[in-house]
Amino acid sequence: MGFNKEYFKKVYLNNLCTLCETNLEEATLLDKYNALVYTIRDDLYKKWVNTNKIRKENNVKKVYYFSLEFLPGKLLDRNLIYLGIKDLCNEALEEMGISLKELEELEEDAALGNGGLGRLAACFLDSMASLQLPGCGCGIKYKYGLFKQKIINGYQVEEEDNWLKSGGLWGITKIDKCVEVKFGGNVKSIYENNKLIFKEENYHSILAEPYDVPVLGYKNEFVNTLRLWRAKSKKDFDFDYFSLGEYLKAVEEKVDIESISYVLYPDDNNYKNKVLRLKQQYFLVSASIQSIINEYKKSNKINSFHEKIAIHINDTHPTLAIPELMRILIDYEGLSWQEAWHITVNTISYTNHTIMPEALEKWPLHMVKELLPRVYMIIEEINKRFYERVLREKGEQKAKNIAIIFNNEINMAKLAIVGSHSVNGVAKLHTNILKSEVMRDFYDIYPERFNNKTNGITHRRFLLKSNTKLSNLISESIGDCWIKSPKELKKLESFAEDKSFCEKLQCIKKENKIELSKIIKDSTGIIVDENSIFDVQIKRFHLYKRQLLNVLNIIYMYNEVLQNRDVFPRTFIFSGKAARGYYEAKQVIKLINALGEKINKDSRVKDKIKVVFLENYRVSLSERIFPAADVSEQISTASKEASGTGNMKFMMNGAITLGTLDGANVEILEAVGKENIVTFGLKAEEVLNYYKNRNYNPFEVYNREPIIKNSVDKLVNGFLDINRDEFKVLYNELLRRDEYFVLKDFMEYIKAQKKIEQLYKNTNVWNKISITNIANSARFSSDRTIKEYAKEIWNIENIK
Ligand code: 26Q
Repeated sequence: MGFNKEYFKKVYLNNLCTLCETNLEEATLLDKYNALVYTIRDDLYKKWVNTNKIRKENNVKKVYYFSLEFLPGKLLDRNLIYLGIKDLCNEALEEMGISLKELEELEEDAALGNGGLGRLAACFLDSMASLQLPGCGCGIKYKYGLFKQKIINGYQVEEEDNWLKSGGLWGITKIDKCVEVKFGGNVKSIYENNKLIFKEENYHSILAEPYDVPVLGYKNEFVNTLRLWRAKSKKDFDFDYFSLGEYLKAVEEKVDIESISYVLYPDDNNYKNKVLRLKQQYFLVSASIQSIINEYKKSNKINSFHEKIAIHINDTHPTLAIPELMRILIDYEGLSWQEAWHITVNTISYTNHTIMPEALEKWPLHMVKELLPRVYMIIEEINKRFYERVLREKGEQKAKNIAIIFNNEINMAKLAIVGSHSVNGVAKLHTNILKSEVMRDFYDIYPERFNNKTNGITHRRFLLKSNTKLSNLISESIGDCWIKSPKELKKLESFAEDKSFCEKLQCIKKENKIELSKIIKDSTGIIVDENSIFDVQIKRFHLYKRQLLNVLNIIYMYNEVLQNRDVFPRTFIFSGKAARGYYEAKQVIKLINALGEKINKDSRVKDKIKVVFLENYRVSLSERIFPAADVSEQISTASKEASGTGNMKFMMNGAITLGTLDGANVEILEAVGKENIVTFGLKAEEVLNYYKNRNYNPFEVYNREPIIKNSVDKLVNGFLDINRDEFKVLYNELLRRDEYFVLKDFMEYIKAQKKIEQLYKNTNVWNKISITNIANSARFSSDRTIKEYAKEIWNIENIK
């Protein structure tokens, strides 16, 4: 637009009047926010139209990233930075008496995802746009995102997340691009011109309405699209019922249909066979594929579909893309099974994000058969053909192992492997476990399909945008090329012993800690010491992530303080949500709050230990926490955390990882060297062996080690001022089963925590480690990850 301040003000005031029907004196905060979005949108949309034009002219291959979850967070600040107009905008608003900060705070996080997997999808979109790779995210426009978490009396309480209340103005609804999605009915097979064809009958059809959100690259004029579908009834109400005065009945069907895109399922790493979830999956997949084909056919022939289109499925959740693409190619484009299969396999690629057995999707046959009869037939046929091939080539046992349909269930991971040309894990260790354990039989048949793509995060949001002070220091020291080429960060290594740089870094960390302390005080009333170690565990609550191990160590340290042993002051910070129905995880939240209550008010502890739980963890809150962290807790049971991505965000902000050799922690160790990370605990292989041999006995460990016994007993012996039965479930889990080896790893964890303390006490050493971590974080930028996907899986190139 060639913005200058005066022009900006003029457009802004005009928008306030013509689009918000108000003026500067009368405008509410929301009016001011909306007018700002409209003003920026002007410029953004022009770039968007232009990018689409260039893309069409070049007719280059494009990737569609299918995901049931996208977790972008806030967009205002990001878009201002990426457009390069933040300072100008800030000054212009200030001159009109408006605080940009206040408007940013008003904006709701877009939280259409649970955690890691959804945030990864958002980081990928960021990198694709910044690298000028033609890509499009396809998801669902949930009316309600991930619930908001309130802590009441120490317990998690869920509230609906009405994220669109701040306007949802970044995106645009394309009412004329609706497509039809069909559910139910039956399939008739008929011969037409000597060919067997299939006709769907008696189905219900609903509309899918696209809402397109622009995804701008960093200072490059390049804009991709995030397309979010909303379910819409063809009819708003039934006139007959309405006339009879039956108003509820009159809208019943509409409500039923629109419930498909009403709310995001709040479970992560846990599968439940809910028919509404299956509807969501098919709805996303069917709408997206239809719109891709409509667009594609305008200028291309169907036979070369896979040469121009790549479709990536984010975990198994959109696996129905495989039979759906087959359905359209065969039933509507008239291709043979072989032709359609060739195109489908070469179009689709799949990422696995978990080896947790309870997360593997297995849909009941009858459910799929009733809801999607034609898709069901195709899945049966895929299964039959693959089964027969393996039976012929490898014998009965192998054929049984690989059956997609078994026990009246459809195994979606198996379907995804068979129907795609690439299967990847999200960290080296995870991919190796897939190859050697979980998907061994498939690796045997299709070794060339398996590959690793270690996750990454966008350094532009999690460093440039969220840690302005550190970003400025980096740019002053090595120039600002690192923003576009994160590898440049390596140059920081030469500052690892530079006294003035170290002092500045330390100062910045302190300032960030002071800022976080304010947030802590406002949100919890707890006053923390900025000179203490900020020890942070922020992530979803899940037993395998072992927040409980952290808690047991705090209990141990508390005891140490009471015994007058030397302990360096620490602030333990937790944040994260538990799935609504996950009782044990919710009890861990309650436990942290109960422990905080006890320790924070105990005057004998003075300021040695503080325990803080920050409610309602979300992208925007995380952006305030990462820059202030000293210690990054990544303590999952080895083999369980596929990758983790928070670990990377901490590292990039100079925190030191305290972790197990799990997921991407292994590669962080590789990147920084063993002097610059603290690791402990069982190795993945040892864990897997315990599971195989069933020879772990937690009760024995508990009885052998008084320190362990002492800490664990405090869960139930009245130490916490709470009903003794409150944490019985957690206590029993630890003693009877301890599925996640909390007790087994406890003593080593205590030792690792002491090592952290030693390192922290030596400021020079600590600073050096911190700088080494930042300097080697480039390999965890999602730019690196996305370049690998583009080259090795999607075969797409950037647009110059
Ligand atoms: C499945 C079926 C029905 C309802 C919900 C689900 C569901 C939803 C979300 C299952 C799993 C998820 C999310 C999983 C997830 O976030 N996994 C994380 O992915 C990250 C990105 O790859 C990894 O870094 C983490 O290690 C992994 O836990």
